[in-house]
Amino acid sequence: TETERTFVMVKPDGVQRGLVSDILDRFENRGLKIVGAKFMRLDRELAEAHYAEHEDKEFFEGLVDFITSGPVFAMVLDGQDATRQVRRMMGATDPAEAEPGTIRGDFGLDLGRNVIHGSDHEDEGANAREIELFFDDDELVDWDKIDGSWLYE
Ligand code: DAT
Ligand code: MG
Repeated sequence: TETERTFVMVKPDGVQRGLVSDILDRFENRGLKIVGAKFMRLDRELAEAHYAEHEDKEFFEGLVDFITSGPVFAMVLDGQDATRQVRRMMGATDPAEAEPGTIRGDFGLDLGRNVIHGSDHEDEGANAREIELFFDDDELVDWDKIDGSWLYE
Protein backbone atom coordinates (compact mmCIF):
# COMPACT_ATOMS: atom_id res chain seq x y z
CA THR A 1 0.00 0.00 0.00
CA GLU A 2 1.19 3.44 -0.95
CA THR A 3 1.07 5.64 2.16
CA GLU A 4 2.22 9.16 2.92
CA ARG A 5 3.06 11.23 5.97
CA THR A 6 1.36 14.42 7.04
CA PHE A 7 1.97 16.98 9.77
CA VAL A 8 -0.80 17.68 12.29
CA MET A 9 -0.82 19.95 15.33
CA VAL A 10 -3.37 20.50 18.08
CA LYS A 11 -3.13 24.26 18.63
CA PRO A 12 -2.86 25.99 22.03
CA ASP A 13 -6.65 26.35 22.32
CA GLY A 14 -7.15 22.63 21.75
CA VAL A 15 -4.50 21.77 24.34
CA GLN A 16 -5.94 24.21 26.90
CA ARG A 17 -9.41 22.81 26.35
CA GLY A 18 -8.27 19.22 26.88
CA LEU A 19 -9.07 18.06 23.35
CA VAL A 20 -5.77 16.29 22.55
CA SER A 21 -6.93 12.77 23.40
CA ASP A 22 -10.26 13.18 21.63
CA ILE A 23 -8.56 14.41 18.47
CA LEU A 24 -5.90 11.71 18.54
CA ASP A 25 -8.64 9.14 19.06
CA ARG A 26 -10.29 10.17 15.80
CA PHE A 27 -7.09 9.79 13.81
CA GLU A 28 -6.21 6.44 15.40
CA ASN A 29 -9.72 5.11 14.85
CA ARG A 30 -9.57 6.17 11.23
CA GLY A 31 -6.51 3.97 10.83
CA LEU A 32 -3.80 6.59 10.60
CA LYS A 33 -0.49 5.44 12.09
CA ILE A 34 1.42 7.68 14.48
CA VAL A 35 5.07 7.94 13.39
CA GLY A 36 6.00 10.98 15.47
CA ALA A 37 4.54 13.05 18.31
CA LYS A 38 5.69 15.74 20.69
CA PHE A 39 4.35 18.20 23.19
CA MET A 40 6.12 21.49 22.71
CA ARG A 41 5.85 25.24 22.60
CA LEU A 42 6.68 27.12 19.40
CA ASP A 43 9.06 30.05 19.60
CA ARG A 44 8.38 33.03 17.31
CA GLU A 45 11.00 31.97 14.80
CA LEU A 46 9.40 28.57 14.27
CA ALA A 47 5.89 30.06 14.21
CA GLU A 48 6.88 32.64 11.59
CA ALA A 49 8.55 29.97 9.45
CA HIS A 50 5.56 27.67 9.77
CA TYR A 51 3.12 30.38 8.71
CA ALA A 52 5.46 32.11 6.21
CA GLU A 53 2.86 31.85 3.44
CA HIS A 54 0.67 34.24 5.45
CA GLU A 55 3.33 36.80 6.38
CA ASP A 56 1.73 39.57 4.33
CA LYS A 57 -1.79 39.05 5.72
CA GLU A 58 -3.23 41.41 8.29
CA PHE A 59 -3.90 38.52 10.68
CA PHE A 60 -0.27 37.25 10.63
CA GLU A 61 0.91 38.96 13.85
CA GLY A 62 -2.13 37.75 15.79
CA LEU A 63 -1.73 34.26 14.37
CA VAL A 64 1.90 34.09 15.53
CA ASP A 65 0.90 35.47 18.95
CA PHE A 66 -1.76 32.81 19.27
CA ILE A 67 0.25 29.80 18.11
CA THR A 68 3.11 30.72 20.49
CA SER A 69 0.78 31.47 23.42
CA GLY A 70 0.89 27.98 24.93
CA PRO A 71 1.92 24.41 24.26
CA VAL A 72 0.83 22.46 21.21
CA PHE A 73 0.67 18.74 20.47
CA ALA A 74 2.50 18.12 17.19
CA MET A 75 2.38 14.81 15.36
CA VAL A 76 3.19 13.04 12.12
CA LEU A 77 0.58 10.63 10.82
CA ASP A 78 1.05 8.03 8.10
CA GLY A 79 -1.61 6.48 5.90
CA GLN A 80 -3.13 6.17 2.47
CA ASP A 81 -3.98 9.68 1.20
CA ALA A 82 -3.23 10.88 4.74
CA THR A 83 -2.77 14.59 4.00
CA ARG A 84 -6.10 14.99 2.26
CA GLN A 85 -7.97 12.70 4.65
CA VAL A 86 -6.74 14.63 7.70
CA ARG A 87 -7.89 17.88 6.08
CA ARG A 88 -11.31 16.36 5.45
CA MET A 89 -11.52 15.29 9.09
CA MET A 90 -10.48 18.78 10.25
CA GLY A 91 -13.18 20.57 8.27
CA ALA A 92 -13.21 24.10 6.89
CA THR A 93 -10.71 26.66 8.19
CA ASP A 94 -13.50 28.67 9.82
CA PRO A 95 -15.23 26.49 12.44
CA ALA A 96 -18.40 28.49 11.86
CA GLU A 97 -18.51 26.97 8.38
CA ALA A 98 -17.05 23.55 9.19
CA GLU A 99 -19.49 20.65 8.96
CA PRO A 100 -20.61 18.99 12.19
CA GLY A 101 -18.69 15.73 12.44
CA THR A 102 -15.43 17.41 11.56
CA ILE A 103 -12.95 18.40 14.28
CA ARG A 104 -13.40 22.13 13.76
CA GLY A 105 -17.13 21.71 13.26
CA ASP A 106 -17.47 19.79 16.51
CA PHE A 107 -15.03 21.71 18.72
CA GLY A 108 -14.82 25.29 17.46
CA LEU A 109 -16.83 28.43 16.84
CA ASP A 110 -14.30 31.09 15.88
CA LEU A 111 -11.83 31.41 12.97
CA GLY A 112 -8.97 32.56 15.19
CA ARG A 113 -9.43 29.59 17.55
CA ASN A 114 -9.81 26.68 15.20
CA VAL A 115 -8.20 23.99 17.36
CA ILE A 116 -6.06 22.18 14.84
CA HIS A 117 -3.56 22.53 12.01
CA GLY A 118 -2.95 20.04 9.21
CA SER A 119 -0.71 20.28 6.15
CA ASP A 120 -2.47 21.66 3.09
CA HIS A 121 -3.03 18.83 0.57
CA GLU A 122 -3.39 21.39 -2.24
CA ASP A 123 0.07 22.79 -1.51
CA GLU A 124 2.49 20.27 -3.04
CA GLY A 125 5.17 19.33 -0.55
CA ALA A 126 3.65 21.19 2.40
CA ASN A 127 3.52 17.96 4.39
CA ALA A 128 7.23 17.18 3.86
CA ARG A 129 8.22 20.80 4.52
CA GLU A 130 6.28 21.00 7.80
CA ILE A 131 7.46 17.59 9.03
CA GLU A 132 11.04 18.69 8.49
CA LEU A 133 10.45 22.00 10.22
CA PHE A 134 9.10 20.37 13.38
CA PHE A 135 10.81 16.97 13.60
CA ASP A 136 14.37 15.68 13.32
CA ASP A 137 14.75 12.43 11.37
CA ASP A 138 15.53 10.50 14.55
CA GLU A 139 12.25 11.64 16.10
CA LEU A 140 10.25 9.76 13.46
CA VAL A 141 9.72 6.03 13.85
CA ASP A 142 9.39 3.54 11.00
CA TRP A 143 7.23 0.66 12.20
CA ASP A 144 4.72 -1.90 11.01
CA LYS A 145 1.30 -1.73 12.60
CA ILE A 146 -0.43 -5.09 12.96
CA ASP A 147 -3.73 -3.90 11.52
CA GLY A 148 -2.16 -3.11 8.14
CA SER A 149 -3.67 -5.99 6.19
CA TRP A 150 -7.08 -5.39 7.80
CA LEU A 151 -7.06 -1.69 7.04
CA TYR A 152 -5.82 -1.85 3.46
CA GLU A 153 -6.75 -4.31 0.74
P1 DAT B 1 -5.81 26.32 7.44
O1 DAT B 1 -5.38 26.37 8.87
O2 DAT B 1 -7.17 25.70 7.29
O3 DAT B 1 -4.79 25.72 6.53
P2 DAT B 1 -4.99 28.90 6.38
O4 DAT B 1 -3.71 28.25 5.99
O5 DAT B 1 -5.71 29.68 5.33
O6 DAT B 1 -6.03 27.83 6.98
O7 DAT B 1 -4.75 29.90 7.59
C1 DAT B 1 -3.90 29.53 8.66
C2 DAT B 1 -4.56 29.93 9.95
O8 DAT B 1 -4.67 31.36 10.03
C3 DAT B 1 -5.99 29.44 10.11
O9 DAT B 1 -6.04 28.13 10.68
C4 DAT B 1 -6.61 30.46 11.01
C5 DAT B 1 -5.88 31.74 10.65
N1 DAT B 1 -6.64 32.55 9.69
C6 DAT B 1 -6.86 32.27 8.39
N2 DAT B 1 -7.57 33.23 7.79
C7 DAT B 1 -7.81 34.16 8.75
C8 DAT B 1 -8.51 35.40 8.77
N3 DAT B 1 -9.10 35.90 7.69
N4 DAT B 1 -8.56 36.07 9.96
C9 DAT B 1 -7.96 35.58 11.07
N5 DAT B 1 -7.28 34.42 11.10
C10 DAT B 1 -7.22 33.72 9.97
MG1 MG C 1 -3.02 26.32 5.70
